[in-house]
Amino acid sequence: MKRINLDFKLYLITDRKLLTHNCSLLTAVKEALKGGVKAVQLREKDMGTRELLTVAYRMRALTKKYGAKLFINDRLDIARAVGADGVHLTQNSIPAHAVRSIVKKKLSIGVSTHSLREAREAEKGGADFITLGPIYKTPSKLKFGRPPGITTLKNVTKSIKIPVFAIGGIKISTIRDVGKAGAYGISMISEVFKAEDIQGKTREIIKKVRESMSKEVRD
Ligand code: TZP
Repeated sequence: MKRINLDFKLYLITDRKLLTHNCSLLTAVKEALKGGVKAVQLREKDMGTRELLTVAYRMRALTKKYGAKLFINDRLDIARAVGADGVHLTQNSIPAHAVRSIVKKKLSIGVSTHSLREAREAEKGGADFITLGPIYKTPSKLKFGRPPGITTLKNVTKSIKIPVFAIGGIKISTIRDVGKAGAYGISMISEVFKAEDIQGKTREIIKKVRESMSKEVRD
C-alpha cells in the first residue's frame, strides 16, 4: 500500500490565450484559488524568460496566499528562482532522473506522459506524479492524432504506483469516468479558463471531484 501525500486532486494548468472574459492571467488564477484550487502549473510556453520570471514571482506570492502549490512548466531554473513547489516536465524537458539528482527531495516533480512507456519511465526517474493524456479530444492536441484515451489511462493506473492525473478534454461530465479508470486526480485548462465565472466553475469541479474520485490511499 502506498500512501499518497499529494494534497490536491484538481491540477490547474494556465493558458492565458484561452481567457475570453477580459481578465488577466493573475486575476483568472486568483478566481480559481478563491474557488478552492490547491495546485497551479504555470505553463505559458511562448512567454520570454524575463516576463515568465516576473509572472512566476507574482504567481508564487498569489498561490502562497491561498495555501496552494505552484509548479513551473519545463523551467527548473525559474521554479528554483521563485521558490516554486515543483517543476512539471514535458517529454522534451531534461528528464526526471536528472532533475531528481539536482533537487533531491526539495522540489516535487510532475511529468507529462502520453503512454504506458512514458509513464513507467517517469516513475522510474523519480517523478512524484504524472499527467496522462489527452484522454479526450481537445483542440490544442488534435494535431497529434487519436488520443491515448480511457484504455491507456486504465492500463497506466493499474501499472504504476505514483498518482496519475487525467488530462485533455476533461469536463465536469467526464470526471466520474476518469475516476473509475483509476485516475488520482484531474488536470484542466479550458474547462476552468474559458468559464465566465471561474470561481464558481472551480467550486463546481471540486465538488464533483470529491463526490466521484477515490480518497488518497492506493495499492
Ligand atoms: N496535455 C495533454 S492534453 C493537454 C495538455 C497540456 C491540454 C489540456 O487542455 P484542456 O483544455 O483541459 O483540454
